[in-house]
Amino acid sequence: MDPDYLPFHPNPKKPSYQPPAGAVDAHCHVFGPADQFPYHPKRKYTPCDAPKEKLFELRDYLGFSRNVIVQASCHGSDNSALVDALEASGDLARGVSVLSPEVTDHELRQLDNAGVRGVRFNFVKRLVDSIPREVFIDLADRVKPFDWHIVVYFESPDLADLKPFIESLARDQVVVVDHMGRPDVGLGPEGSEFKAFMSLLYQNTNIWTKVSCPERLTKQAPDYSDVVPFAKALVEAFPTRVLWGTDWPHPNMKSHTPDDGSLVDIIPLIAETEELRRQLLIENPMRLYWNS
Ligand code: 0GY
Repeated sequence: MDPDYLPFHPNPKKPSYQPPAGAVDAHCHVFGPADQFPYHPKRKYTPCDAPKEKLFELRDYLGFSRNVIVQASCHGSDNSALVDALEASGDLARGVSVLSPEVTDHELRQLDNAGVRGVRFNFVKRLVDSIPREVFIDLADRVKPFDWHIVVYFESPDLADLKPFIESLARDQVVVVDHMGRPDVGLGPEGSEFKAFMSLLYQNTNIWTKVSCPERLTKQAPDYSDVVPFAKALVEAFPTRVLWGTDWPHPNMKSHTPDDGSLVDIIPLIAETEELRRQLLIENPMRLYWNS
């Protein structure tokens, strides 16, 4: 079973920027190992194994204290690898799950006990088959008693269609949008597309976003300077509703292998003050995931 994208960086540089003590990498994944946690038979890609030990090693090397591990499409709604990592983390990781409509309340409670605090709804067509919105509405209701939030992943051309649905979810639950809504950075932060995304957050105070994944958005790899203005605009406009993550191990990267140390070095460019960095890296993720 060969992986169909580039492996993660074997030897990232030590970042020049040192995150503050207690910083959270709020978007990363664990994959497999496949012989222990097989990938979903209907997955759209086969990842390289990216086991929890490697993730925790990277966390320490980059100077982070905690992780939020997001269930990715290649594991479907089998959250076993995620739960295994959460349980091994010693309370230093929280999780975002993917749920089948058949999930039982008992299973939800087990996930909650393991440290899961959210459910992810993926609308990216190259990653998942289409799921009826009623299924998502039902799952959103099911996780309310656990006070979980919803993570949504979509690409910017789909925002107009999804906007009413996302706003309805955000009426009484926090909704976190992955990767800044995946803007086309070629259109610029002043373009109508990104302005529509900014308006979504201005108009809905329950909507948060992750200022992550410059490696996927950039047209200037491995410099990423074309992505910085987008992330900076969001951090400055919504300082209490932004999260940051490495996106390790960067599934589906085909253009280049991101160096996680270089990704960390972008943080002071997008959050220029110590106060903004504290909110981005500590206060916001701790409030959302550790309830503190
Ligand atoms: C990411 C991005 C991607 C993959 C997934 O669920 C997934 O498989 O999220 C992607 O290919 O853009 O956040 O890992």
